[in-house]
Amino acid sequence: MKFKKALITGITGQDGSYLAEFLLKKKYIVHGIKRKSSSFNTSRIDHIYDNKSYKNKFYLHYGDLLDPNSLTDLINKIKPDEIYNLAAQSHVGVSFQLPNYTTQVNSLGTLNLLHAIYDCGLESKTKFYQASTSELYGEIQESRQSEKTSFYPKSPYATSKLFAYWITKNYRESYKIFASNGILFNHESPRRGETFVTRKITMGISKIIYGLDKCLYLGNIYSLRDWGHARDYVEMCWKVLQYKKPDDFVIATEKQYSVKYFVDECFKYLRIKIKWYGNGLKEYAKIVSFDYKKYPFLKKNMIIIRISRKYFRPNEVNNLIGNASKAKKLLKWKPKTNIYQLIKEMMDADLEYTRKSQIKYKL
Ligand code: NAP
Ligand code: G4F
Repeated sequence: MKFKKALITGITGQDGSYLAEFLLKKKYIVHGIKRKSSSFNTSRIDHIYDNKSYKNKFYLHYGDLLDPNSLTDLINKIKPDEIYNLAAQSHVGVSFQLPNYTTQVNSLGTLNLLHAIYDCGLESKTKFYQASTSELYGEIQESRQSEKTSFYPKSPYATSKLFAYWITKNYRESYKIFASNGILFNHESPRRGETFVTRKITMGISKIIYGLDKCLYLGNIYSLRDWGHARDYVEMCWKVLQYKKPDDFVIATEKQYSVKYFVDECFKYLRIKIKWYGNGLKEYAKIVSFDYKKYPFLKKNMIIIRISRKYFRPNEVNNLIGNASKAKKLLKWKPKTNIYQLIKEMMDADLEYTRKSQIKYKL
């Protein structure tokens, strides 16, 4: 039996790790590109690497989206059936401080990959998935954003992804490469990077509960997002490439909540009662009541959330909610995880992680 070969860029990231697991379960041979870093960057995929049943099925290679030679060499050697381009400087806030770097990685990096397929003469063999984003909609032009909604990017990140979106379409039309965009709305998990807001909240609360921190500082808590689970969304990346023709698809839960609601629901799940006071930069939340035995490090009236100017962006995307009708109809998309299940999974994982690190810290 001939197994399909997939090449994943960004395999060390949140989505890359879930996609690798998903494709291995589907009997793919999975190759991943990891970049050189001065410290270990494989914690999300070490369990796959160490799994004996994936011997000769899972390979890691050094490479970088900014090094076209590394991409051409790898693609030529592997001749993958499918490439998933998940690598990116993916933090919107950081992109304002690193606009040039973000553009090089996200825009030129995507071009480098597409052109490597062309250079290797694999236009009719290798399918290409581009990790496009709801950030493209930015200043929204329609109340629910679909594949037909006009884009209005509001950050260097979103603008760099706009180039990547279009160059993917250009290579599809010019060279007949099966190249598709998944326009994914926010998706989270216990593997989410710790500087993205949901994980920052679940980690921050966990640290306070175990006495390792006192207060969590956030930015615009009135921002609205459509949050799904990364595990569900990587299945859709795969489905996008299994569709009968290359195309672009919005993947979203079609439900929207504020950052403040996410915070409130985390505390509700933990049965800790909090109350909000003030407004603007002076808004804060205090602990009202909780189980003293369960949470010995907490104190009544302790200020647990504050707002900091530091976490506001020069230009904010206030409001995103997807219209995923096309994916629902053509790809049979149905979100599996709601926000309450997501919060439970993330809170449980971070409480456990923090409990273990607290024990280590005490030793
Ligand atoms: P992530 O956790 O930040 O992972 C990004 C990955 O890209 C990491 O593996 C990172 O490597 C790698 N990378 C960064 N620069 C690179 C370079 N120059 N060359 C090679 N690899 C590089 O992101 P994610 O949440 O999994 O998202 C995956 C993709 O989907 C990204 O393109 C993101 O922009 C897009 N997206 C994400 C969401 C979301 O809500 N998560 C929504 C829409 C679109 P290191 O581990 O070494 O840093
Ligand atoms: O979690 P975030 O940093 O995600 P953001 O900016 O929506 O971007 C993520 O989703 C995109 C899809 O739409 C991806 F393309 C992108 O790669 C990334 O994965 O922020 C969410 C919201 C923002 O409005 C932000 O201003 O939360 C607000 N926020 C409030 N306080 C904060 C904070 N964000 C962060 N990171 N940290 C805060 O303290």
